[in-house]
Amino acid sequence: MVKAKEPQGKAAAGQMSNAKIAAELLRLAELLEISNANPFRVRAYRNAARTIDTLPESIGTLLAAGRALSELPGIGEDLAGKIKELYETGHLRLLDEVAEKLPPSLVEMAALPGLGPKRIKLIFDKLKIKSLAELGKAAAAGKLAKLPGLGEKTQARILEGLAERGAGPARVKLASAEESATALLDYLKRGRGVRQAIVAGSYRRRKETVGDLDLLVTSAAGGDAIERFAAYPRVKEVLAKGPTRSTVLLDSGLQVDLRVVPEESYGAALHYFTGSKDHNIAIRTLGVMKGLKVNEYGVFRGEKRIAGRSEEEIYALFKLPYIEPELRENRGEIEAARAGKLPHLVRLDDIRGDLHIHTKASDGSATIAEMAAAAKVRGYAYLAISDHSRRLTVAHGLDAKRLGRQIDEIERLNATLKGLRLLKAVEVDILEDGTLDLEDGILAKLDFAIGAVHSHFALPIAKQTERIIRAMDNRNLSIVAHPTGRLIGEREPYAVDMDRLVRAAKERGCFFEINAQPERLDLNDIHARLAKEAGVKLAIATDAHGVRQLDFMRFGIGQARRGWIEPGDVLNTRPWSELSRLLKRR
Ligand code: DGT
Ligand code: CA
Ligand code: CA
Repeated sequence: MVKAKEPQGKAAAGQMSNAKIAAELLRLAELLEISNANPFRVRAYRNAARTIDTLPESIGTLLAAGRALSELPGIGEDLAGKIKELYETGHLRLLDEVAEKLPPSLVEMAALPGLGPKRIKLIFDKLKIKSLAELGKAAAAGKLAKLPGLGEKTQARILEGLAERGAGPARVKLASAEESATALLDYLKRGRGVRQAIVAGSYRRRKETVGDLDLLVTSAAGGDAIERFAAYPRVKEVLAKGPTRSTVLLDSGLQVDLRVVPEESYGAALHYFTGSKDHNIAIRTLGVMKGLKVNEYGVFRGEKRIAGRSEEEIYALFKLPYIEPELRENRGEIEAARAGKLPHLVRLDDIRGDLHIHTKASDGSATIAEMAAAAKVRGYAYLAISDHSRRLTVAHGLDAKRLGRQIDEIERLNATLKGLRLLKAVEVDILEDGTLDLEDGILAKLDFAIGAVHSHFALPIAKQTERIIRAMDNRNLSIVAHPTGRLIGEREPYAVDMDRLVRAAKERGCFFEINAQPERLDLNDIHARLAKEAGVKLAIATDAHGVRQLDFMRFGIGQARRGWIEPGDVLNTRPWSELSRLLKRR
């Protein structure tokens, strides 16, 4: 099988995004698995994909800074070379080689979501499927469900996957959207003729996933900004181009809308394109009641523009204070603004420490000392060392003996550290019956314990809820980590009654986490607000598995702000003297 390849000069093909690099590595892992390659090799590519996908900086930035990619966790010399090749050439020769040895229909099936390599091989071997069309026919005829180990559910998922393929690009996690947005803004601002450039839309509202980027630019000469935008090296396709607006598709698959707006409309356009649509409609309705027209060009009385330069000006016209973008979902923010009851949202600067991180002792990539140094750089007053407990063998979880030694090590380090206090913690598994994976004796020696569900995700809702409540019955447990277990785009939350959990936490003096990992963001905005309203405080924590992941804090803050969270609702905005009292349930 010979594939036609476009000639690719380095400059034109380069600058592949992290998301795209990760997707290619994942694809390689799947094709290798189908080819019966060594499982360790398959796993290495999978892990690398995950590492790249959650990296806070782009590969381009690292390479430009002269950093060795082999410094990244789980990335050896060979993988570092592959990643560099992908970044620089937009291609991976190995991937083409592996794909060329397989029947084309198998390769196509591997690109379907929700169909693992094992099942793909089974379907291919048993039904001799030669194309996706044939796969669709077999699924529609109920033939797939009859294969051993497949069943109705998988068949339905395959039909869904086939349907989604036609339905356009999926939503993108905020972290990868941010990587694309930052690089693009940098590029635009370096050009002449671009005065202001900002990303509005769901991105500015810090929604956990975004459909596309809505970019606004003010410029002296509109044509220049549009031309520069269309010439951006990471543009795969220019979908539309006019005098004041253009839409492109980036190589990562993310779509970007650019609009050039005049200065006097900047605030109105920013407000309009920040949305949400429902918030806009509510504001426009306020306008109608006052006989005013509100649109992306300004606020008008008759033909006369009476506001539009800034967002503040527009809100002020309606006698409203400025409403932060994260609140603009028409979830009561306009009523709160009118009543002078808008929350004073928590900010990154309010955070005094991280309450959930991993080290080399379990599945982290840095030592306690390295994580401590990084926490100091970030100005933190404390850092909780919370490695996994023994049950999580894949993560090299700690038993009582190893945890005991870690406690000693932390106490020794605390004696030498200045300005930073290391907290003795653990992320202990909540077992199926709600008991904890470590004995009370060792847990009682810690500053606090975080409980987490890492198994038995499929329990019925009542059982799952009782399991977590039972865990909170243990007075050694203070915080429930990632309380719904969801992985955005990968795993649905497990069934759990959040109302009951929140009430149970309140009664017991327990807390919930907003896990700041970009694919978790768990609790989500809605649940965070539920907890706040019930008076349950939250830890905003990164669950960092390496030094740089400490910077995921900003995503947790975004989610918290969407949940109307104020500094007082958050555990780790407090000095240790106050925090320690809250965490001590004993
Ligand atoms: P996304 O891209 O799906 O993550 O979500 P958004 O909120 O970025 O939505 P998008 O990109 O379709 O449109 C950007 C903003 O433009 C949206 O937040 C509000 C505004 N907008 C779009 N369509 C309408 C509309 O029909 N009416 C009003 N009032 N505003 C709209
Ligand atoms: Ca958008
Ligand atoms: Ca849009």
